[in-house]
Amino acid sequence: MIFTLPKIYPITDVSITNLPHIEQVRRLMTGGAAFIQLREKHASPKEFYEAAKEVMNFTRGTNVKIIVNDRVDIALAVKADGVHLGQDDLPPEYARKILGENAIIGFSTHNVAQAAVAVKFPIDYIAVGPVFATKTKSNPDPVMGLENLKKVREAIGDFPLVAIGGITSENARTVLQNGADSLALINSVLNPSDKISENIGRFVKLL
Ligand code: TZP
Ligand code: MG
Repeated sequence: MIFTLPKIYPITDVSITNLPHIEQVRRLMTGGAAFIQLREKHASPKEFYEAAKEVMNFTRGTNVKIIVNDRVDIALAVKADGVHLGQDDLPPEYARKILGENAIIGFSTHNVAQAAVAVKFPIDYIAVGPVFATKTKSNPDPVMGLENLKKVREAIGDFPLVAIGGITSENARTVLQNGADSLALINSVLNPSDKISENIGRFVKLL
């Protein structure tokens, strides 16, 4: 199955918003988001599990899909729609065995070589970045720029591709024109946190 990615892929972040994941998801949904990743780099596994469970209880019966960052165990436990894995997480092959064929599995890459390898994995989309400079991720890989995004697109054919890192409403169209199917967004939609719905709404209108 070729999976169709929504153009906008917001990701939650408690350190930016000071809001629980559930509240970020509510505001993102109000603004029109339909595909949301829960990203949690500080809480304990139990806390992340509880936050993810709360989100799944809220989104059940809606068409909103929830992807859990890093944690295959938590994605399985809360029956999330999928998981997003990095280069150092459980390899996608094993995530697929655990979560089954219907799970959405995404995989992060940071250069053309990693992306070219990733198309052979049992995954539904590749993420690539940081495309631009970002303050959101600690120890980010080197900035790739639009040229390398374009090269990734050339290397992977029509494989679903998410661009991440420093994407704003000003550069969004250009990123799509350079090969991305979808834009992963953190700071530009979560900050300021009292404007999350308006921020995401701006991208929905634009794209
Ligand atoms: N991976 C590469 S860049 C990044 C991640 C998780 C952070 C992107 O955040 P922002 O705020 O959209 O630049
Ligand atoms: Mg990760």
